[in-house]
Amino acid sequence: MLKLLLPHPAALIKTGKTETLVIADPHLGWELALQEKGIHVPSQTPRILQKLVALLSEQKPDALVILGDVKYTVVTTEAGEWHDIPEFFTELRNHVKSIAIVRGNHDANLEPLLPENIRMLPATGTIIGDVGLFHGHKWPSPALLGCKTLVMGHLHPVVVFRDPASFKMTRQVWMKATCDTEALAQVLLQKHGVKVEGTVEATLQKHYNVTPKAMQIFMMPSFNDILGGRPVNETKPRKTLASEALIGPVLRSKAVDVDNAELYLLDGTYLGTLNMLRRL
Ligand SMILES: [Mn+2]
Repeated sequence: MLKLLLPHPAALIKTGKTETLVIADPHLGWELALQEKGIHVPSQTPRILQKLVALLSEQKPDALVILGDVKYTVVTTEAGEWHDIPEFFTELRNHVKSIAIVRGNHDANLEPLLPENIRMLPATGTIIGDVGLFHGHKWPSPALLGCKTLVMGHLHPVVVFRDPASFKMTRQVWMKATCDTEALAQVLLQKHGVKVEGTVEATLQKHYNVTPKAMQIFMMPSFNDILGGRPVNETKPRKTLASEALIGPVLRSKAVDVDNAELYLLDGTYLGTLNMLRRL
């Protein structure tokens, strides 16, 4: 069972035996990129660590899963990251028994920065109870379709409100969309070059021993609140311009009803559907 830890950009997955805290996209070291441009923002890593440690102390989960994009740089490693990231994980290990990272597109060469006993999981995802978790820049593995609920990062959804005096307010949001189970299974089979024989469900069962159940998908807000995000209400509806639709292959596919996705502020306030907010 997935529980959003309102008002935090975090979720808790409870199975019969364990509780797992999930956060996404901390992008540690983002401010280092600003320093290259001459803008000096102090390292935010200690503050992010403090917030995460507070959540771990409050929830006392058995495990922590980071849903990708631990660091900011994509392939290289900034000087500051050599210091900040190992220290971040060394401290986290004092507060939770098990830590796993689902690889995001910014996590190439992350391993040299990690202390021992931190598991790297593939970007195609992992399953905890009836929840499938994946980063979002790649398709999840077919196994995840057997989960009722999917959770992805990568998008960093925010909603932007503007008033006539051009004041602008940006707020992080949770985004929840329904998926067409069969359509999702069909695209994945196609991706893997598997021909549908009989029904999509039977084919998925035969090749992957998975009964498709995925019905809803949550797009997680980033755990880094100064990072900003993708103003989802300023994207175009899918019908008009597919290329300008949301990022990630899953959201670009027709299998997820992005246009009618529900948006919630971090405190749980329901804002409306994406289509309603686009019209504002
Ligand atoms: Mn990403």
